Amino acid sequence: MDVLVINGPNLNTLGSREPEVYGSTTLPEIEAALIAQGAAAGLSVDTFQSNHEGALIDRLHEARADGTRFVIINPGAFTHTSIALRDAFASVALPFVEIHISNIHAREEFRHHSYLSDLAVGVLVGLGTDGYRLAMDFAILRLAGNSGEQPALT
Ligand code: CA2
Repeated sequence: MDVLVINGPNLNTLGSREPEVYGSTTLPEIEAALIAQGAAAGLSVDTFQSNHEGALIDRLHEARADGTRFVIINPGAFTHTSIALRDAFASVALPFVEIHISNIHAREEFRHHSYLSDLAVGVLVGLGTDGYRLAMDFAILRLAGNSGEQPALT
């Protein structure tokens, strides 16, 4: 797999509740669009969702061995709680983008901190489910040999 897309707890219910916060697109729709987007760029994409912290960590460990080159993750609420998930990212040393559908900085204080962000290549927050597509755009640029970095503005 070139790109692994991971979604954490409760994101399997996307599209069914709180559409004002999370939109009305379902996770299977998002995953299908990302697989098609990757395929159009010649990349293979795998998707994984779990409500269980250990399962997310196990999948990440597998990624180290299965040829995964880039990870896109919405860790859900584990963003704000999971030192174990942070340690897993540190140990597999795969580049990743962290994405949040909502703007976690405009919400409750406890959502402002992420245990992952400082390890991430970058973070996309508050762009709705479009954030997934934008993260995949970046992964495609990155895997095509372009770092995705823009030239400095002068
Ligand atoms: O904004 C995001 O993407 C979040 O990662 C979503 C998590 C939340 O705990 C983070 O702070 C921010 C929650 C996912 C809950 O998913 C739902 C899906 C449908 C309806 C309600 C919740």
